[in-house]
Amino acid sequence: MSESGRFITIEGIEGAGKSTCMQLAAELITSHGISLLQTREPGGTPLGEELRDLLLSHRHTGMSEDAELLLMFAARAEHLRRHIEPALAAGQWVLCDRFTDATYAYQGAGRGVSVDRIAVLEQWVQGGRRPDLTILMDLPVALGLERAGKRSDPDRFESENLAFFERVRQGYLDIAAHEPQRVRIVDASRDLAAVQQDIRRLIEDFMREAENG
Ligand code: T5A
Repeated sequence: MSESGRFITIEGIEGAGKSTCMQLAAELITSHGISLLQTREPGGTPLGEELRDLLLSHRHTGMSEDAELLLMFAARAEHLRRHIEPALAAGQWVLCDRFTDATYAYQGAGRGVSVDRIAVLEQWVQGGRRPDLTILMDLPVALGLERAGKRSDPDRFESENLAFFERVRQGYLDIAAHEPQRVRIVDASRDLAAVQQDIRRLIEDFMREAENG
């Protein structure tokens, strides 16, 4: 297929079904003989996974918004340098569970950090690197939290209130409204079969476009 890799991200609030649908997307991509790096944020490297642990655990409840933002980008810087950029340069595709849209949604819309401040770090850490395709799995906050809550004890983010997640969800929808070509919305409130049908169509269309140019 193509000589340069493609960068695909999956986004959405808690319990949207990102992890579940990552598997399907990965199977579709690799079934076409494409070499794939499947990864996640925050995390993806040994340092990033340690930072993830700090960010998600309750050990630092009440950490400042700036510290949270900088830790997200510290993990991202390591992830890009060590894994994402080398993979893309080698022609591999990268499928990442969350990326910088999550920062705009959670730290920006959720916590109230200014977009300008996030944009400075985005430019610093990523240069021009942006995802080629982002699948935004959208569903009502209450349903997402209900699904997520069935699995495990809430982490530091999952312990936020409904109003926080409403802002996060709206933050994601605003990004999609500004970048409809890159960010494709999937209605994740439906049953898994219907959701996966949409994921399949989006990934297959994207692979076809990549093949043609
Ligand atoms: N964060 C991250 C930031 O604040 N800023 C950033 O820049 C970044 C990168 C990471 C946290 O970090 C924050 C956001 C997050 O709070 P995470 O574990 O990556 O945490 O994200 P979570 O959203 O917490 O992951 P979840 O596992 O909770 O959500 P998923 O992956 O969306 O959901 P999934 O696939 O595990 O599904 C949840 C449950 O629902 C079922 C599944 O079987 C599972 O039990 N399910 C469905 N049930 C019915 N119908 C469907 N269609 C279903 N789809 C899934």
